[in-house]
Amino acid sequence: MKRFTAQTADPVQIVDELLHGKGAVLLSGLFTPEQIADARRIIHAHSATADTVAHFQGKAAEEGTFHLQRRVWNLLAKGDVFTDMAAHPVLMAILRRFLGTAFIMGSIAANRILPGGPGQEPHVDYPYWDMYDAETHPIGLNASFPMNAQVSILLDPFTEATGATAYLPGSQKELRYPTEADNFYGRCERMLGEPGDVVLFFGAAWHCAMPNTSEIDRTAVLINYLPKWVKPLEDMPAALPAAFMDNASPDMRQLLGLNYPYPEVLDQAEAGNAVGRT
Ligand SMILES: O=C(O)CCC(=O)C(=O)O
Repeated sequence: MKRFTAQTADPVQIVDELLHGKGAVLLSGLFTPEQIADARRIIHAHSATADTVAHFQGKAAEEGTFHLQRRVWNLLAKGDVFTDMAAHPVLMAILRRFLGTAFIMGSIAANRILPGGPGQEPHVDYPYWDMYDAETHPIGLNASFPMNAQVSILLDPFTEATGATAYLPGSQKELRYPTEADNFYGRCERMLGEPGDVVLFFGAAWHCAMPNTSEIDRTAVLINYLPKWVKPLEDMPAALPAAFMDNASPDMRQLLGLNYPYPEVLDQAEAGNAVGRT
């Protein structure tokens, strides 16, 4: 993966790499060690027991190890640090170029893989997790333009042993689920990094969490960003307290989809309080 810092993160170069290069880049220096420690502490407190197991995990369910992968949803409600992460200005500048200036956030959750956790099946996120059901999507759908961006903020060392995310460079150019014949595991590269590093990738690239064979946890904050017109995975406005909305910055209001009005009742005869449009 090409590496950038907060100072060298050029949106033009990075977007070109996401679309036409490997499909993933690594950014360092965006967050302080204190922010990373804070995020990790909150996520661990919210996933101390196995009732936060991830929903989407074929392999883990088969092996009976589902309790070793834990998901913590709706992170904006769980600590201010996650607001700072989601709306980091360096990420906002890159994502405005990639997904359009009015892009939104689809989800912000943690994925925690405990020692012994089996990882996931290779998959694509386009716009998120259900592309395996190809016939439910429009015929001819392709990845010629981005319909998502994935950000992983690493809270632990991402090594081969801890289960650093695997991905196949270049696979974002062909939108489909990998099959056995693609030999994903034989050809993949790993998203290796240190706590605080950020991996930004185009979710059309085949990828998955890998087994954690180490003795330490492997946790990342996973943020899904979308063009403004894609329905988000998490209903964040419904899950956040009113005070959060009242105090949200303009960037956070955009991320929560509050600037984009549709669907709307446009027939004033049907809705007394509808805003008239011409
Ligand atoms: O945590 C990881 O390494 C990747 C997670 C992922 O791809 C997903 O949950 O869709």
